[in-house]
Amino acid sequence: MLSYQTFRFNGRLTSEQKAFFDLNGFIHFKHFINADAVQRIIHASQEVERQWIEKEVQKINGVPVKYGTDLDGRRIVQRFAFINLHHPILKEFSLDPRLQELLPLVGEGARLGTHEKDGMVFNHYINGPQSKFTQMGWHTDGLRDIFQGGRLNPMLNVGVHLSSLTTENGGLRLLPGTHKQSMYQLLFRKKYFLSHDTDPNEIAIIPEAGDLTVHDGRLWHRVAKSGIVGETSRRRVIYLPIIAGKYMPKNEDSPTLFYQRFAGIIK
Ligand SMILES: O=C(O)CCC(=O)C(=O)O
Ligand SMILES: [Fe+2]
Repeated sequence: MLSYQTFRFNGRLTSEQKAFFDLNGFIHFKHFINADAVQRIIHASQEVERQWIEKEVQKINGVPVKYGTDLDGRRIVQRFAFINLHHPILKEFSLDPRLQELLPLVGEGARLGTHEKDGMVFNHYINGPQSKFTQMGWHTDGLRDIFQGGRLNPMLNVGVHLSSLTTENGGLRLLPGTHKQSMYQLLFRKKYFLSHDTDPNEIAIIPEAGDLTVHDGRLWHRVAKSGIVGETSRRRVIYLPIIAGKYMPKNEDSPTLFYQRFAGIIK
């Protein structure tokens, strides 16, 4: 059984950090950005939200924007794609040189997916009477590559956590070590997006605002529903992929992929 451990990022990955990541398929760094940066990023997302609501933006580069309802009944954006291309603060964050130092976790030819896949994704969860986006069933992020007809290219997801949570909040749950599994297990360990069971081997990521996580694209994970209702259930998190393999940028003409339609239907 894994003893859960967090790390500090001091400008370069240490061999201990790399070894932990290779073994478990994830790593959690405390205090990657400070409280001021967290606030600026949240504020930037609210500016983008205002524009997208006003223009009724449905898709960004083929990726559906997910809308929902806040506690006060206001319309909000709950899942932004490519948000780094829509605000200078978020673009600036994607250029933080420390993020480049995470690339060796994938290996040769790795890059940040600022213009590929879903770009920088911003998720905003809230658990209230009108909420629909409160959890996410078990999945791996790598399956998307299979849906795209390609082979499974190495891919990691860098998470920047913008809310401080307790275990009661729910949030990210991971199955350590499942990045080293057979194709069969990658496809069928759980029912994609439908299973919400608490797995005896799952690890709860309990971040403070400003923490950073990295998880392997083949690792099984889910988002547990908050046991708390109302304002303290609010959870914001950014994901930016690290990608290797062929460069496949998206643009406004990019098609909506099958799994993206599917993701909209399954709660
Ligand atoms: O919100 C999270 O922490 C995880 C979201 C996730 O797994 C995804 O969008 O693929
Ligand atoms: Fe995911």
